[in-house]
Amino acid sequence: MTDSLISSAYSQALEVIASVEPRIAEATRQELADQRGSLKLIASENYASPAVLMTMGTWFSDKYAEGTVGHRFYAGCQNVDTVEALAAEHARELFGAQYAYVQPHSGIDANLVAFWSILANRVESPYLQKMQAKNVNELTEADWETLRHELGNQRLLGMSLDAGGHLTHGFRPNISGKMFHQQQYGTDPETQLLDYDAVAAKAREFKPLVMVAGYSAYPRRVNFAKMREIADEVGATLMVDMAHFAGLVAGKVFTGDEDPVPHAHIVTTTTHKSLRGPRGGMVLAQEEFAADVDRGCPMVLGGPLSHVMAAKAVAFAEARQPSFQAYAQKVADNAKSLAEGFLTRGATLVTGGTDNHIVLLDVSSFGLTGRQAESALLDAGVVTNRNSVPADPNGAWYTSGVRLGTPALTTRGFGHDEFDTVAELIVDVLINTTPGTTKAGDPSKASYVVGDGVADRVTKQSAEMLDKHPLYPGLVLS
Ligand code: DSN
Repeated sequence: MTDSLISSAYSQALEVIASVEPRIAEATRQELADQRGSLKLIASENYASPAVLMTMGTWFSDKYAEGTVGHRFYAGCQNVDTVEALAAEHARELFGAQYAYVQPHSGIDANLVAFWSILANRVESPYLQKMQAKNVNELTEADWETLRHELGNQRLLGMSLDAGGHLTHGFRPNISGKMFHQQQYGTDPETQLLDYDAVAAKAREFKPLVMVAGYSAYPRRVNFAKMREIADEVGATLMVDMAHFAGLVAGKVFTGDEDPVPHAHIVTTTTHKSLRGPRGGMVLAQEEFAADVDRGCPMVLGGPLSHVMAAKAVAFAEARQPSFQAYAQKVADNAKSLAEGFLTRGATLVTGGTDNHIVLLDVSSFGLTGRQAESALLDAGVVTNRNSVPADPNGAWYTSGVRLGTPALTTRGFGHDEFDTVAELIVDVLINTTPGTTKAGDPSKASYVVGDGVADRVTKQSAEMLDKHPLYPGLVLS
């Protein structure tokens, strides 16, 4: 697509929007300016291509299509069928999956779909069988009561949030931590790395129905073959949430034991992180789970977002190009450059480094909380998010870490030298930031003071790199 086509399409679209609600058009312009002008280091964010973005802005948004391809609860779904079938086909090919379900609206939704399909397949109950066979009228109120007890309080073992796991892997405030009897595995207290023997010991003792692997803040690769061995030994079903690293799987950076798809019974993901697609979710499953995964809508999902499924198809088609493999490799290489940049400047990294797309900086050595560091960096145009570190003394709100990721700036074309400079700029901000006090003069975990001129200096140095690697080059809004 030529630059002038993209420029005129977006300029005209913004004019149409402005004719109804100019403030939304203005906020949309401003968002582009802000994203262009800052160092986006949030590990879960990226920049989707104009083709992906444009696909989301169509009349597919107006169609209801509950059900599955060829089996809808609404008339007139022939074009949605085309879109959903194509997205699923691309997903199966891209990941070598037996089955792909592209309807989930987000990662949490995808995980709920996976939980349901595991319960439906793995809990043994004559009532469940009747329900699955749609003989629900044969179930009495007493049968339903028994079934609720049988489905409830099943056991789930997932990675703890402060070790890098995700909320939906059994963390108490999330529904997964309430609907399941849950236990969590952490990382080795010394190395901060996954200790597979400790995971196995916990699994043997706890005997979970569901074992969840995957992470949102663990800066290392996981051996999914080992996780499957553990799951098999204790009779658990292995679910892998690859939301963060789906792009590294699609781009063949994670292969063999590090590719979850051949090892897990069921894999969930979002599509907008390292995979660089539209905001949404997806489930990849072994064939035995397919029928229950397909019940995702209306079991736990509302009507599919057909415009987003269309954009998933476009994004997956992009990810099947050789250029995406080169991109994914650069994401991992750049994370190493970023980590090296920190280590050579004396900073502390959780696990001592990275071998995926995440760098988790422990900011306690700068005398700061994650909250203070995140805010000070934002003042200098560096967009990150605070994150717990293992056994974090500051808890999940203030935290002691800042999580950084390379997918977005790699899309812009940043390479080794730029990521080394990014580390230099971040260290510059953090060594020049001091904790503030509360109004009463007590030490604060939130307020902070950035040294004079530091934010301006860093913003200027960032701008040089950002100008060299423009976001959506050629997109000029009139
Ligand atoms: N919010 C996502 C992240 O930032 O990792 C995970 O849900």
